[in-house]
Amino acid sequence: MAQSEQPNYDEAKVPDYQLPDPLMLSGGKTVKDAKTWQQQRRPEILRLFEEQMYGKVPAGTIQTRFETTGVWENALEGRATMKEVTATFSNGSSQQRMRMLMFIPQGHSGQVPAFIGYNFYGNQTVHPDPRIPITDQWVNNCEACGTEDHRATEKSRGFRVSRWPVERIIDRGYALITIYYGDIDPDFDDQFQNGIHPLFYQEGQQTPAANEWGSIAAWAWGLSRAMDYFVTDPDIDEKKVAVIGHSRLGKAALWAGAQDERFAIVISNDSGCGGAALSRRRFGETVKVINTAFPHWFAENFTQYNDREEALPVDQHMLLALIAPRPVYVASAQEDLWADPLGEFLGLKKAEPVYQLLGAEGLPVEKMPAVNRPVMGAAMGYHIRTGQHDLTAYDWEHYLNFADQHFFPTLQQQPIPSR
Ligand code: GTR
Repeated sequence: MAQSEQPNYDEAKVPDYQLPDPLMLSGGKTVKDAKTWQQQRRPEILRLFEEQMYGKVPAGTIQTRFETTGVWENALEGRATMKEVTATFSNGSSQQRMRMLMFIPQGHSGQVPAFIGYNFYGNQTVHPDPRIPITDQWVNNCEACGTEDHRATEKSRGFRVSRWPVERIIDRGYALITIYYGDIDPDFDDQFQNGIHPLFYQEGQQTPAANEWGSIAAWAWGLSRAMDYFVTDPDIDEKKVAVIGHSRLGKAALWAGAQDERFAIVISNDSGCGGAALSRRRFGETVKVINTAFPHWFAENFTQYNDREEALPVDQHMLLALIAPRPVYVASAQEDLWADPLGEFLGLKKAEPVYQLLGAEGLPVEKMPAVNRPVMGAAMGYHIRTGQHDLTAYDWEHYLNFADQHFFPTLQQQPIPSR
């Protein structure tokens, strides 16, 4: 059996590897100043990720219309207003709709900072409020949430509350916006016949070209369209938006945050392979394994690196470096070896030279911290918690603290429970 078919969980079997230098231009020169980074190296790295990994968004004109499709006062026992804003994307002949569910602190003054993140099974799963519209899109079958033939049912209301501590987020002064990721592209391999991709096809085109977007890039694109909307929303401070994602949606959040500098903070929760974890370590999930199990996630070009991680012109520390100098937080879970916690930590750590070049702080530790010992500098945060692959209240608590440093700096002096 080929080595790559058995996941490796043995640190001693991690191959020797050499990471590409985020600060070396393709011509071999070293980047020594912020301007060269911003004008030359950053665009170079972005192109490499686009061409070789996530795929680029094709040129094409899409009309986007935003419409408020629901407003519900007195949610969360009067602490929040819920609002649904629907984005309709159209190429003239076909349309695709993305429904953003917004929780906004009720009676707030001025604009509020916000978290935005996709959910896996529909907006109705994040909170039991019966007014939240149930998604009518294709969803992954899930027995526990009563899905019937890929359609969500009433049973799924509040199914994922454990991942979305909405009350806590609101009480800390943030808005929360969530979107069902299947609104942009249903998560199964159909050669890109549904979802947003076909709206961009040229005449006669059937599937994206080898260097064009897979599903992760499409989900990232959707996050940027949500940001387009925030700029126009009087409740949201668009300069203070943190993008967050768990697992495959963490990969999408990172790629969105890397490309779109309007996201002020980027948070990766257990994003693993193709997210924060270094591919060259081949620990847990590998490039070949992910491309085989999820052939629609990346650009076709990425399959060239199956079992050839060392040939990649990038590695995931460079994805994190693209976020610099904006704050970034990476989190892992102890039992989530599939996502390679140490690889996620190193992905962050190895992005430091770019942060430092831009005058931002790196991570204030050299070695991976112990479990449940978060480390936070001004621009980088990391923790590994006990437990499994999941997004938990513990994770959120640290994301809120990290975001507070930037969005509510004057609160830093006060003990958190008083808020
Ligand atoms: C796994 C996949 C991971 C991760 C995860 C998830 O099956 O191998 O890369 O994305 O799914 O999204 O929960």
